[in-house]
Amino acid sequence: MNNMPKDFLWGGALAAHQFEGGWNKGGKGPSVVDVMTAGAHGVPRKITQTIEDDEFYPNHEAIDFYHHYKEDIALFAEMGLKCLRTSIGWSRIFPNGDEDEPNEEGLQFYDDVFDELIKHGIEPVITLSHFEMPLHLAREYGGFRNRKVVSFFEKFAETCFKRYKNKVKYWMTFNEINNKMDVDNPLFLWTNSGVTVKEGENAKEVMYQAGHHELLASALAVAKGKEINPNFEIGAMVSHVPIYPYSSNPVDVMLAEELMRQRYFFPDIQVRGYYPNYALKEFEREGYNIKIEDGDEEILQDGTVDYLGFSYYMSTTVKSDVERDNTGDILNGALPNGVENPYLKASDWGWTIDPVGLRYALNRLYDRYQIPLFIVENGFGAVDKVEADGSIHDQDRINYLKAHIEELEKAVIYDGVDLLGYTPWGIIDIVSFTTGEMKKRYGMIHVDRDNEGNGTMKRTKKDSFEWYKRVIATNGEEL
Ligand code: BGP
Repeated sequence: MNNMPKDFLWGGALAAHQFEGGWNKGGKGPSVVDVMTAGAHGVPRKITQTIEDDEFYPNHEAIDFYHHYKEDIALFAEMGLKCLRTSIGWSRIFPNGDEDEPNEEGLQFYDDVFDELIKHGIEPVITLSHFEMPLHLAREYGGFRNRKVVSFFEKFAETCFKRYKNKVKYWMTFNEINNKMDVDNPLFLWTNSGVTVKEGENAKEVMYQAGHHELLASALAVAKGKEINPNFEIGAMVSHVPIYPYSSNPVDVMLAEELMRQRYFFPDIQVRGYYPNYALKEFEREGYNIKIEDGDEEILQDGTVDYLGFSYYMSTTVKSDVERDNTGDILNGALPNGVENPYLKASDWGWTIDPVGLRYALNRLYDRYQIPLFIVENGFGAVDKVEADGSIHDQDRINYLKAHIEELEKAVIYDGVDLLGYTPWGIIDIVSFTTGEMKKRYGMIHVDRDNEGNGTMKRTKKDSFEWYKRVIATNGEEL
C-alpha cells in the first residue's frame, strides 16, 4: 500500500516564454526574454535589448501553445495530470508594464487556458514572473534597480489575483529568484530582474539592491493576495542545487556550508521575513550600500510565503584547495572551487544525475523552514531519437524520473517531509532557457520543431508518456 498522500499533486511544469509562442499576439508586449537570441550547446544566448529581424529568437514561436492549447491540455489530461504549473506572461497583461489598465486580450487568454485546465480536472499552479518582465520596464526604468518597479509588479499581481481568484489557488511570485546570485552570468540578473551591470559598478551590490526590491515586491504580492483570497497558497520559488564538500576535511565542509548561503539567502527572507545575519555581515564587510527604507522590514515580515517551491536538477561539489575549474553548468554557475563529483554521472549538458541529492535537499529545506515544499521543476534534458515508425524510446528520461520519484517518496514516507506535489519540468518539449535550444528536450510529449525553428509542430507521445500516466494512476506506487 503506497503511503503517498492521496491529494499529492502529480503534475508537469512549463513557463510562458518557453512554450506559448504568440510573443506579439493578442496585444502582448516584448519581455526581457524576447530579446535573447538562440544559443547552442556551450554557446551562451545573446541579450540583444532590441528585436532584430535577422536574429532568431526561439521563444517567439516556441511550440505555439498559443494556438494549440486545447490539444495540449487534452494530452495533459490523458496523462492524468492533477496540476499544471505554468506562468502568466507579465507583458501579455501589461505590455509595457507601467500602464494604468491591463490588456484585456491577455487576461482573456489565461481565462481560456485556466477554464480548459479546470474542465479537465487539472489544477493550475501559477508563477507570476518566470523571467518575463516587460522589456520597457527593463529599458526605461532599469528593472528592479528602480524601486518604482515594485509597484508595477504589485499591480500586475493584484490584477491576476482578482481576475483568477476563483480559478487558481496555488501561486508563486518569482521563478528562481536566487539565480542572480551567480553574478558572473548576465543571463540571470537580466531575466530575473531586468538589470544589467554597468561599467565600474559592483555586480553583487547591484544584485542585492535589485534583490531587495524584488523581495519587497514578493512580500507585497503575498499580502495583497491573502487579502483578495485568504485561501490562496502563495509560494516562493528558488533553484536549489545542493553543494557538497569534496571530502570530510572540515575546511571543505565549511566551504560548502558557506557557499550554500547563495542558495538560502532569498528563501531565508521570503520564508522567515527578515535578513539573515550572514548577509548583513557581508554587506558591512564588503561596504555594500543597500538602500532599505523605513517600513521595509515590516513589509518583509508581513509578506512571508505559505510554501517553498523549488527546482532540483543536480548537485555540485567544492574543494577548498583548488581554483575554480568551471565545473558545473551555466544554470548554476561554475562555483568557485567547483570540482567533479567522482560518484556521479552527468547529462549531455553536464548536469550531474543525483537522485539521492533530491531526498537530501528535501530534508535540508524542510528542516530549515518547516513549511510545505513543492518540487516544481525536475527533469532530464536530453537529445531524443525519433525512430522510423515515429516512436521515441526515452528510457534514460524514465530512469532519471523514476530514480528521483523513489527518493522523494522516501522523503515523504520515511522522513516525514511535507511535500505538496511534483511537477517534472517541460512535460512537453519546449525551448531550453539557458541554451535557447529545442534539442535539449525534457518532455514526455515530443514536438516536431528543431533549434532553427523548422518542423511541423506535431505532437507525439514518448514512451515516458504512458509510464508517467501509470505513476499518477497508482499515486506513485507503480514506477
Ligand atoms: C530553470 C528554469 C526553467 C528551465 C530549467 C531547465 O532554471 O526555471 O525555465 O528552463 O531551468 O533549464 P534549461 O531549460 O536551460 O535546460
